[in-house]
Amino acid sequence: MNKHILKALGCILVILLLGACKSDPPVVKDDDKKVVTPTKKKPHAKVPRFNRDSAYAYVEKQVAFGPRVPNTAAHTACKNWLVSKFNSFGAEVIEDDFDAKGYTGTIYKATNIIAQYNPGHAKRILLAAHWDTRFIGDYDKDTAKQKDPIPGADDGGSGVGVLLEIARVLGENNIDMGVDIILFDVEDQGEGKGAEASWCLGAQHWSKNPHVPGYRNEFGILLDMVGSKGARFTREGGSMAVAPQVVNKMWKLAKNMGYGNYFVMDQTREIIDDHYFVNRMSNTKMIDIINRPANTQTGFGHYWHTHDDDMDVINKTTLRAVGQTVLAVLYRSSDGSF
Ligand code: AHN
Ligand code: ZN
Repeated sequence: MNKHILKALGCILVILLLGACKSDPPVVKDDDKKVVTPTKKKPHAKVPRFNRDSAYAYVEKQVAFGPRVPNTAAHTACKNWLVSKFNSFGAEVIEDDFDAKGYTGTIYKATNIIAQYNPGHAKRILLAAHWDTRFIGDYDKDTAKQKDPIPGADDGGSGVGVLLEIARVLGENNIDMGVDIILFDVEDQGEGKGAEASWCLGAQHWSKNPHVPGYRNEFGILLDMVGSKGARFTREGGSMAVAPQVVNKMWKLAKNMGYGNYFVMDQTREIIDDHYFVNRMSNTKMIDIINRPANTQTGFGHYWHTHDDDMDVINKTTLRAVGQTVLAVLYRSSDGSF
């Protein structure tokens, strides 16, 4: 073959290759096409991102006020800050002031803080935590410190921190549903091994006096001690008694999101917490996300009701596992896919 013919063949090859690049995509035959059925379902809502640094900062801020024991200056200062945060996140806020009598005879000047999103919407979910902290560290190893109030970073602070971050997200990402966030007061001033009714006075007050007459919702979720490293959220007996489907769906969702190490399927006995009274005294069915470690004396964290319940206990990854799961429950409920 002479070099002219070779050159010509080379040119043809280049042209063919270039042509192949520009050619139309293969025609799809009719019988290859997928059958697409038109769907009238509500489109899936995007689940916004929960910022764990933000939640952590909200816990830190509360702890910085000092113990949030009712009838103290720190309690009042923290209340004003909480209300201002909810307002800045676009919620409709109610401060429900009431007097509550503690088991010691003390009259507490107490306030439940209620932050409402889309107050006119008939379909609602309620989220709750307690914002007060315990007036004594009665489980502290150091007997000299058992009469002093505790920092309450996890017990009180963590649930509120997660709910504040959820409020911030709700303010920035419209949701087609109503959401109510209640911060109960005077949860933690009860008598150790004493009368059940000495606990959760704010939840008892709200159950008897809901912020809206005839108030209704789909269900409620209580967050209590949701911030410690390696927390174990079991399926708690009281929650399983009133709303087993909600618990099972939520725990399954958490597992699918990668949080199965936190949301475990083990079942534990019912505990006295805000949901206990809400479930008995109101028509809300409330579940409890609460840390139940497997191997402690009390059944709660080793730091529980001691002076060790400080920022060292708080873990950002745990805060996010809870906050991101609750956000998924909310936005999926709004489009009917929870
Ligand atoms: C019991 O003492 C069994 N429950 C109290 C509920 C509680 C206290 N949650 C946080 N602090
Ligand atoms: Zn407590």
